[in-house]
Amino acid sequence: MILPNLGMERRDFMKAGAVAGALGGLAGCTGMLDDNSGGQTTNGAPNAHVPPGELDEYYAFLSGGHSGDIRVLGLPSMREIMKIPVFNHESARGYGFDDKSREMLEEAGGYTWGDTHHPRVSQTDNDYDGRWAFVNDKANGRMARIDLQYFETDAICNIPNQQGTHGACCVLPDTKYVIGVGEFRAPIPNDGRDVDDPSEYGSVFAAINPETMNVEWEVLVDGNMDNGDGGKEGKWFFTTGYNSEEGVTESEMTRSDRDMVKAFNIPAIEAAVEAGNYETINEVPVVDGRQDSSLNQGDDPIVKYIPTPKSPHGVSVTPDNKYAIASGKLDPTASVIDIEALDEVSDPEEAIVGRPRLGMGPLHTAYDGRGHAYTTLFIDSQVVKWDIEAAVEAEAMSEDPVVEKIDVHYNPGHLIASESYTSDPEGDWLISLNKLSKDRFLPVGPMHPENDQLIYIGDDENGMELVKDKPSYAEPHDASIVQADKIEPAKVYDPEDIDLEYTGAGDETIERVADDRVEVKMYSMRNEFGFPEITVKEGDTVEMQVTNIEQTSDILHSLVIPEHDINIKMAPQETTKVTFEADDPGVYWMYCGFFCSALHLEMRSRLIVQPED
Ligand code: K7E
Ligand code: CUA
Repeated sequence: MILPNLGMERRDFMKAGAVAGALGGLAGCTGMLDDNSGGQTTNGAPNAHVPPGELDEYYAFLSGGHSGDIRVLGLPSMREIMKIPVFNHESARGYGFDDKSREMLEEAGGYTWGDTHHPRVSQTDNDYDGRWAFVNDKANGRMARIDLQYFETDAICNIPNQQGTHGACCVLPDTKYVIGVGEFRAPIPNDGRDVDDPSEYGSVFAAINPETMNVEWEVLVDGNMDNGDGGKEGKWFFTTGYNSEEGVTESEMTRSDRDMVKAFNIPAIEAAVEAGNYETINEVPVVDGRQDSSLNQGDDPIVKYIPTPKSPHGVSVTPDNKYAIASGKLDPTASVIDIEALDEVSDPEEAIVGRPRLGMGPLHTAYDGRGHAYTTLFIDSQVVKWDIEAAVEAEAMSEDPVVEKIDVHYNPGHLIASESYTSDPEGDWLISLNKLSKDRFLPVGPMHPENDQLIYIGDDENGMELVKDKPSYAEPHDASIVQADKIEPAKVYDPEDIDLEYTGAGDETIERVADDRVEVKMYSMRNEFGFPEITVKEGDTVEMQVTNIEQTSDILHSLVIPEHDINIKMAPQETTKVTFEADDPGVYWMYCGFFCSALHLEMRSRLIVQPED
């Protein structure tokens, strides 16, 4: 690119960058490899091909949308490594089949599915600590916690007073709370009151304790909320929103040109709860954060309402905690909110210090740690790279802060850059999660895959480069990208972490604990279960507990019981339990579902259910 001469204005420099960037973008689209580059692409992107047997540099945790799960990808290869069932049922893991996960899902409402959108990994001191991931259920108002030692869902909170939990994010720097941002307005409590009076509906902001997964308090607000992101210093938390009109039809919801970003003052809310300024609804303290609430009248309101155009969708805080950036969705701009100024201004609108014109349908923004923001343009099918400080310096509606745009295929929702949600993003890779793939993959019928595209953003001089397409089953929304060495997955289970008694070889028991109840404790190993046969009576309740006594990593067994809808998995050193009714007399071949050895097919045992008489 042409280097800017020293006399150039910043704005001219940005323009020069935009031209070079546009060319870079073109080069990227061709995907050409420079023969002399030693595996480098034309833009200096490191080779994203991870050779067989080699490991990726990053974990990417993608939400599965209405599939209800989390997908784990390696980056930069984009290889899908694992799925973690969360709100769905998943037989390979026995999730929703063994007693523990079945009871957890039952207690969380008993739904068979959920809509995961925002996977966020816990942080300590504004950096990923590898402990947990959290994800919302947009459909049923829940928040789940995933243990990143075992890569499994270990808690689900059914959030009272919240129908549809959309935004999900942690209060930083140390994950004090996980926030569930309520979307739909409904009567609170939703017990039949006010059904015909939408003006009485409300939505709440819920603070969940990450250790206990209990809701500590909620804040009732005006209007609909949408997405959320926390400041990095534990004070402000931002939500976007639409429907400040408080309508119930589309035309009512889009009547006004403005909506509200809400800035929640976490310490002020905690003080209100401490002082007893709340009403307990469905066992949760609910603080009134509506605009006319007395708690919002003084110098230290608990919620500041910041008018922004029009139905802002994504919001994310910059790595340096200076700004919260909300994307306009139905407006071509983003609003740059100065977080420090929020404390000082009396009119919250004065805290908006930048409004760059980015393009059509700006949805979500990520960061590279070098002062750039990257925003998806849903309607334009592009990712736009722009300079944050240039946007603060420029006039409102100026396009000058735009550095470069790159086409994506097609209609991106979220995008996420490596470690973008921490205070120290890596600034190398970015994934654009595109809603449509149209003709980019072999046709598979009227339902198409989505398209997750990997873009290299590490070269400011030559611009962004599209590196890879990955078809994706519907439908990833958001993701978190974490350096691989920040996560330490277990190789085998530690029996101490499991509530059930470990049953070694020789310790297996079958015990009739009541007239109609049998308890089985047995082990599994290559190529047998602890008992070659188990006999019970018709009508018995059977508690079947199985320990996988293998020490070798990767050797899984499962216990499948035909015609009883049972498939429980046992990873090495794991003990799993299932309780079922043996209602129908007969012989049922219980077998192992994982191909664990050459004698895997012989790894089975008979469940004999004797007829009553
Ligand atoms: Cu934009 Cu649920 Cu984050 Cu989808 S939300 S895209
Ligand atoms: Cu164990 Cu197959």
